Amino acid sequence: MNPDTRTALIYDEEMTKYKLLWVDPACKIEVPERLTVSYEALMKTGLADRCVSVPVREATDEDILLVHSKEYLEAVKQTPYMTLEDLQVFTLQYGDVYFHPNIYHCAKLAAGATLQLVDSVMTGKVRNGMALVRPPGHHSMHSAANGFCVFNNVSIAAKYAKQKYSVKRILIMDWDVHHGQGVQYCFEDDPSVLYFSWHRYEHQKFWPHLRESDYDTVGKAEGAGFNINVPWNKVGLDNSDYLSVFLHMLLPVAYEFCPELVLVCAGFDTAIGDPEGEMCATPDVFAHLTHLLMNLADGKVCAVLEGGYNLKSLPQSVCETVQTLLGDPLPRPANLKGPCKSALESLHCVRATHRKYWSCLKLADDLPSEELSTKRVKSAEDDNPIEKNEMEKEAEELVWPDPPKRTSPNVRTAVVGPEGITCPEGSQLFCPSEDPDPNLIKKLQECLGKDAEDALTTLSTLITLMDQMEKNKIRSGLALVRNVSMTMNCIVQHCAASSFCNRMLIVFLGDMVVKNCITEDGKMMLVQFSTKSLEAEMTKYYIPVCLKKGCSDVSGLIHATLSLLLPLGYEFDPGLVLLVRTPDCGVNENTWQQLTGLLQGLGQGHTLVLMQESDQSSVAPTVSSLLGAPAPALGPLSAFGSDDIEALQRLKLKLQCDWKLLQTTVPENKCDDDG
Ligand code: Q9C
Ligand code: ZN
Repeated sequence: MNPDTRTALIYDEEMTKYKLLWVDPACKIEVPERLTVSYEALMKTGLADRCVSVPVREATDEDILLVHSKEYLEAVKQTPYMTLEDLQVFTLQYGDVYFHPNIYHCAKLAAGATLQLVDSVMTGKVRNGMALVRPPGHHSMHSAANGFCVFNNVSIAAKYAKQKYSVKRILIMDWDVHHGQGVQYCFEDDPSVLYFSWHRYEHQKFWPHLRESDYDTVGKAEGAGFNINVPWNKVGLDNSDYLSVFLHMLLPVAYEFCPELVLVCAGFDTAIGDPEGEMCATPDVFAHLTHLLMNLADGKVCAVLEGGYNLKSLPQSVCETVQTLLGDPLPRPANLKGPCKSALESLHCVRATHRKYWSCLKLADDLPSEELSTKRVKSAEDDNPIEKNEMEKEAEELVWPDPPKRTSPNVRTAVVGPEGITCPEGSQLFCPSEDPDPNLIKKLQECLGKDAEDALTTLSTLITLMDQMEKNKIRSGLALVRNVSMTMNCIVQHCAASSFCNRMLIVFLGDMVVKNCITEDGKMMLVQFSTKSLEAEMTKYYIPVCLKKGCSDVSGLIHATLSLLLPLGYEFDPGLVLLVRTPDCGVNENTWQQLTGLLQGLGQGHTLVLMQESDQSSVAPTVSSLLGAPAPALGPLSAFGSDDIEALQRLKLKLQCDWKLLQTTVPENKCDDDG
């Protein structure tokens, strides 16, 4: 099956057919062009053609009543017949929203489009998808329009999925720059819907100015812990800040929760150039945010447009999101220099607040609770020093580079193995077209010694394969070898000595002693998961992670992957990932697939997996992950060993000086090497 036929795109031009008919500075940014430029960009890049086009429908009264009151619905129903004056008066009872004779029709289509997306994904017609809609939804409430929103598209979709498909757990990730208070109110006492929102807050100075948008609003009754707010108290946040929150808060909690469906309130006012958000994240960050969600819920991810008002960064961000849903290689995550102080304060507060609800946060940055309350007092430096006036703001033309092109190599996954190996569907046997370079053979011989002549061919094939990956002719590879650690050693020695590969991340699962092959020149980083306590051996580029029960510990391995391996990987930014699995490491197959899937976000998906010949039965699942299939869900995760949590926490603390993306709290004292 063509993997390209598995992403739905839902759009209808009709939703561009309403606009602001009077003067209202608060609403003038919500224009029909938001949708047209987004769709045109998808057409121009050829992305739209690669998606399954699913028609919109009107949401029914029954659908809308899943979230809204009868009175409110009946009131909105009257708007198509109102005069301009009536519409203006009607609008006045709500905040920051406008009505138009055609908006009721569009609002039904926006909610209906979202339901069509959920139907397409839940019935398996597609794997995932995006709905481009207007009006947006996440601010609208039970009985009120608000913030450009009429019906709460995503909330209606969540209720609908629960009712129609008996979905037990839904994650709503709201990456719009505003707080989706409508979604929060809708599910605040419902533990089956985990609502996660980050938003510009500035200690309540930013719209919608709600006390309950702060990190200490966690949900009510049964739903306590299932509402997670990350307030941003500064503007200008960037990719590092967003990724930090994903890796240290959203994903650990999401994996523990184990959603059966992921809905994204995909607002792109969090992108650079947006007049509302005033943030600095570049459009390619949405490729990573999307990718990091795609191994949850068996890949069932539904992205629904919310905000986004810069007509350049909005379509770019939409394209990055859709291209990722389609499975194209991720752009290299450029210059992640760690989160800023204000973002760290927010991250710290939200982690500490939620540690009583989520076992993955149990030891989150141990701090006395009084210290938390002091964080609520705002410091003078939180205020923007000078308020710029509108003219000055508009004069400042923000520019940023076009997102990098994301080209898929012709070969997706190449397999190297013993004679007669059968390649799973979608992968292909790797046959080097040329004989290996005699110099290479000579060098490898030195490394291997006399007794391993037959390993020589495999090894030279592997090095050719890696070379092809570096030239972006092949995306990923899987090699079955006689001896994984020896093969890894030779590859590493070869790479250290040659000009090959700008940087390589090696992820090693197993107890073998492997440190000695690592150079400290920054060309490679090795992260080892083992049962041994090797902490004393740790360096900047050799990171041993001890799991008492080894890699069979699902919670431990996932948690260490999310909060240690991925932050290190993102900051290190390798050109290639070498993923090595020793035969006795004990990793469970689904966890292995999660690890393989998550690592595809690094090095443009250039992952080479090394496995022992005897691990034949793992070939199919590994190839499937390398081909971009979502990893099977792991089930809600149990608490993991407190010894392990402590060891991990210690490791992170030690490494934070060198690797800023590991920080989860404002460092107390500056690191020695900070100058
Ligand atoms: N400076 C969405 O992004 N406030 N809604 C505008 C003008 C309202 C945003 C104030 C912002 C509503 C879906
Ligand atoms: Zn917004």
